Amino acid sequence: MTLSPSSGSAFPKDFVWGVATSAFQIEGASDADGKGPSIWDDFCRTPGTIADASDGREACDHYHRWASDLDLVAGLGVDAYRFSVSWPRVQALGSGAFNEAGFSFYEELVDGMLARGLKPYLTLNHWDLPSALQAQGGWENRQTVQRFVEYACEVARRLGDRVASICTHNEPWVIAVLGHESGIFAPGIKSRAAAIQVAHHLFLSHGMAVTAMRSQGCKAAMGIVLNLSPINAATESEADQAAARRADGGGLRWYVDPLLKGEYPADVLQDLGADAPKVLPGDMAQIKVPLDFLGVNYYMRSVVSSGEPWDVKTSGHEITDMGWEVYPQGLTELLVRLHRDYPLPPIFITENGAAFKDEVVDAQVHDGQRQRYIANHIAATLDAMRQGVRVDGYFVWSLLDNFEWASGYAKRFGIVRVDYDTQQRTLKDSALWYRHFLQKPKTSRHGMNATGLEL
Ligand code: IFM
Repeated sequence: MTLSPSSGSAFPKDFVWGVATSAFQIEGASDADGKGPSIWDDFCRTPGTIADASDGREACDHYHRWASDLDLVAGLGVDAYRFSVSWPRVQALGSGAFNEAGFSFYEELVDGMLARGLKPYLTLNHWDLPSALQAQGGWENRQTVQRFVEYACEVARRLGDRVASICTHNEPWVIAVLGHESGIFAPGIKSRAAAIQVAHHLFLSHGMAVTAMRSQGCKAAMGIVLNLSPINAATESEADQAAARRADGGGLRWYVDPLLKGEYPADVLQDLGADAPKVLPGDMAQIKVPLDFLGVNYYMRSVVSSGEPWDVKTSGHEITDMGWEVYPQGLTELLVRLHRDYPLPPIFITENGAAFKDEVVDAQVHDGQRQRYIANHIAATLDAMRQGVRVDGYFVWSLLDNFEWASGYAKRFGIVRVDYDTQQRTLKDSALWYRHFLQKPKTSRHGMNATGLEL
């Protein structure tokens, strides 16, 4: 992870630098212009689900402020902006009629990016499933796969000629496990069997949508985004090692193997027993569609113990406001391991960032911890590239402070602060650092010292 100006080649010239957001977390305007409700609108109305009892009705009001937000993005000097389309904004019920006003919003947004020299990186599903589909079983229902393919094809038909990239799903693990097993995210279901079936339907809809969008002539790069962590055993004990192998099976191999190898890991299938998914003939071949990229969202490693859960405080490392260990070398480990174990397409780090308690002092936010977090993870990415991993881009999560799901607005991931009373945006020091870093000629971006900050 330690870099010095003399330590080899820098990022390739065409490496894509960006910032990322998602629709529900920033747009607001939750029932404007024909938008239908999503499972997150419903979930926020259920008492006790969101830490500060907030919701996405206004969020960052990006629906009305998109033009000045894109000015901010362009001002950072990034190459690309990763955003998501809200399915119920463009198709209120998730089937049937498409909503012209909803599509106009995204058409203007995409044209606005192009006008500012930004490459649009579009995500189709960042969790806000139309409520009408949930009423019919949501992702547990195999028919939702077909609905998603129709939605994806319509988005590709309208925007596919102008976006650089289309990602089908963001973080299937979160939708499956947090949404359907622990139930701490929408739609709040608590069943392991449901979670496993949901994961299968997400993979299947991914493969079928990519095939369908390509067959209608869409040339955008297509892939999927997974949240992945390297999984370390808490100790050398056989019990902890076995627990770590199981966690790696359920958390990483269950998600990567079907997409890149066209099969589920046999040990996980065996452990699942009666909860194993219903897989129809031909499903696995459809899932293993060739990918133009794999998006990796990395925040932390996972440390697994067979006994009491591992206490992050014993790590001696910095801990973010989410209670997540800061562990940049885990990103290098993860990328090198993926490269070793899988036939990989090019990788993009599609999300990386941290929540810290920011203070506004004289209209400035000195978020040195976030700045170091980002710099050290960029350095960790370069380390992996030097070990032979092909990484084509890096996106900071997130452009703006925003609605952090069950944590509400209290956790701030933005490199731009949002004052939720006034909707004023303020570039934090981390944004100023990123802008400065990106202003340097690309060939000198390896000039970072041991803490990952520029010399
Ligand atoms: O805010 C989320 C994002 O929506 C998905 N990836 C993780 C981020 C931080 O929790």
